Amino acid sequence: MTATITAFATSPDRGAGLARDMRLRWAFEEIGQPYDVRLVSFAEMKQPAHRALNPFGQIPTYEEGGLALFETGSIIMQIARSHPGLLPDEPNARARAITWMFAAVSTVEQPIVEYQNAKLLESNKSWAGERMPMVKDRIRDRFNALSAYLGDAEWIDGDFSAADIMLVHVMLRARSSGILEEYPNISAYIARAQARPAYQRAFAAQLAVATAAGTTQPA
Ligand code: GTB
Repeated sequence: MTATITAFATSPDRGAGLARDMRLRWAFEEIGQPYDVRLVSFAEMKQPAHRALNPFGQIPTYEEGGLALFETGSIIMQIARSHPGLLPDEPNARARAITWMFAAVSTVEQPIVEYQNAKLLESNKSWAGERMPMVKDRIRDRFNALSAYLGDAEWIDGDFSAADIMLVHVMLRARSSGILEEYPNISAYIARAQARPAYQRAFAAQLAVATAAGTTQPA
């Protein structure tokens, strides 16, 4: 049965690939599975029908057969459990990849979301200028560790896996901070991931939504 995900009808990033449905689209493309997309407006996301799928009124959600899920990490785990190709078969390698999926959302993403909130929601506060360097340094703290761990490796732990999908997409949202450029090996890792045909197809599909909605992608 084809899964259905939800995505922004009009994404705030205008198709730049930053909304989190990108993670699911990319995972489906990696394993060659078709998926349906139901676009929702901001108002619809807060209605009971959508909150029945995601109590927090957010996208993306995932429906397949009788199962409805939210949280990108959990959804990708479900996709990976149902189809080969996203997680290693060897138990220890699989456990490590899952660990990196958790690290992506709980350890790496947190300071990046904090940065975006500071930039988008708090820039008019009197203390914004004073706070921003601390917020950015918290991202650097994570990137220092990631950069050291990654070294010259192609992917975060062995072969490409769902861990790379999660990590790369999380880190992409730090691009506007300029911090990524401080880490050549992380930048190269992200570029490698973005060069994957599956990423390109997922990106094109998300951009097509913005194009159809009449919004344009920022430069
Ligand atoms: N932990 C959840 C998960 O991983 O699934 C987080 C889900 C989430 O934050 N969803 C966001 C959402 O629904 C969309 S992706 N927000 C609306 C709301 O909370 O009311 C976040 C996002 C928003 C905007 C941009 N952008 O403009 O670049 C990028 C990403």
